[in-house]
Amino acid sequence: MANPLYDRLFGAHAGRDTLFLIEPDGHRISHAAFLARAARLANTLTDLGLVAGDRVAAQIDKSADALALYAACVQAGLVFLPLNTAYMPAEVEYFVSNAGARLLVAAPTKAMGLMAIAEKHGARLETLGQNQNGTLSDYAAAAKDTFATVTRGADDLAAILYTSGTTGRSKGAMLSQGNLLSNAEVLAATWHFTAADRLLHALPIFHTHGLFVATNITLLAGGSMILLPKFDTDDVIRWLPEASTMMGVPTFYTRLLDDARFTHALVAHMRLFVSGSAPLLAETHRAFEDLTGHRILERYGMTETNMNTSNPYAGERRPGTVGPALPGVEVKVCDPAGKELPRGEIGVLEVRGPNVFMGYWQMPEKTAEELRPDGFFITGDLATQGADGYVTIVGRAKDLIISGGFNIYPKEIEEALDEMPGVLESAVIGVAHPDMGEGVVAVLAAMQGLSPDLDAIAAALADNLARFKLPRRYVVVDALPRNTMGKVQKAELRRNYGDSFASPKAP
Ligand code: MLC
Ligand code: AMP
Repeated sequence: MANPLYDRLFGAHAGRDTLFLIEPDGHRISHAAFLARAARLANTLTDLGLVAGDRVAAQIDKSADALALYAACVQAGLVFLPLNTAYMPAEVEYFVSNAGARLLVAAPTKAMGLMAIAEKHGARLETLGQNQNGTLSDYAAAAKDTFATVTRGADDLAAILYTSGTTGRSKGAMLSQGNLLSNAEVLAATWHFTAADRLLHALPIFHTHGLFVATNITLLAGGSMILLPKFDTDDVIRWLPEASTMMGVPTFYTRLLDDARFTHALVAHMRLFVSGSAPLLAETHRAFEDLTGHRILERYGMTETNMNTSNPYAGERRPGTVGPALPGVEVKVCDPAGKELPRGEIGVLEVRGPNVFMGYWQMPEKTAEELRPDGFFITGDLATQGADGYVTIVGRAKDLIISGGFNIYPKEIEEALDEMPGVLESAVIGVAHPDMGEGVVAVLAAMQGLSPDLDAIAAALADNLARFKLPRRYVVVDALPRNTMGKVQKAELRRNYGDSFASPKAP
């Protein structure tokens, strides 16, 4: 095959007038029309001088054209590097420079703020808006709507997704064509996706969940998607009657359950609801089934590995578990040395399979820390596995907060806080949040005789960090609790401040 990922996801639909996308205003785009848009963009990208293997960073709003840019990169052999739209310019700068991006595609409204960054790092800056506007769209309008697909192999790099580290800077997870395609194939088969499916797509498309799980599977099956710009309860309730499947983070499901318009009748026709990216509480699973009769199918994955385990489509979807390993994927619960523990014991989950990434972009030492020579990836998630293979995620060995499905690395926030006037040191923790699953609390130890100005600190943090990372609560203490080794006792802090967001309307 010339370009396996393009050929299977996109090229297979050449000439088909079948429906691919429904936009929020009801506008419909066929597979063939979508491929023509992608080809125009692929011509544009190569006309700009980009060649196979070049990195294309994109911080753009969700739209049909944003997906077409992804398709264009695959078709032209370029490496797609999607970025969270919430990132501030200082955060974007790191990704552009670390990846050596040759092109940065920005939303038209954000271009001004990114111009200096692109220039500094030798990247070209172009724009792409949600309504076929922006410089790339302008060039594409004049480009040919066919493109000679660039030859690529299963081991060639298709995308880099940055994932923050518990220490140091973010790492670019290198995903090959084979990583993405093998996972899409397994998931489409496991979840019985067909051309008849219409997925209600309310996830962001800069992460594995919205881009590779939801979109790749739909493309592979030849189905269609209702492409909403973001999760908005009103819009989702309005569009559910048109859909057959939906994928979401647990916050989607708790928000729907909280709305009186979300009823059994509204979703009686639905085929499947999938949850992932963060733990779905067993009580949410049960409440959802009680109300709708649907058993949410929970699966587990990560940026580096795509999806690893899934509750079965036909068998028991067990609340509080993420199901057994997907076909072709091996999972084992291990001690820190990588020795498999007896079933039922808690350890770190390790995974191996065609889904597991190629390593971190230009960080061989980080790759070696997490990817064992025999191919097992150390996830950093604490889990148990039952005799029947079902995996339960019980916690995290890594210091990570997952808020509404976005990962927040405490270290990054602590480093910023430690620089603030009056702050001696800090500890950032995640505690239960009724809407986001976990919410961010910053515990500050003040310098002797000083009391940190919390408003000024919050404002200073907001200059450089995406808003979803910002602490929603601050606590000032005399000293952080430490064990005899001098290590900060985050478990104790989580116990002490665990009810910080206990009120139902916590912001
Ligand atoms: C938005 N905000 C968040 C937030 N999302 N704060 C904490 N955590 C989040 N996840 C903040 C904004 O900064 C803003 O703050 C305020 O909330 C309102 O912003 P909004 O855009 O209106 O928020 P909302 O639409 O309510 O978004 C919440 C959400 C969204 C849960 C719908 O975050 C979302 O779609 N999450 C999905 C993430 C996802 O796809 N993860 C997959 C990762 S892949 P302020 O201060 O400005 O008011 C992965 C692998 C796998 O993990 O297994 O899938
Ligand atoms: P990311 O690095 O953004 O891909 O996030 C991956 C992390 O999300 C995993 O390592 C888990 O900690 C978490 N995660 C994903 N799916 C689930 C799930 N179903 N249950 C619990 N945690 C999950």
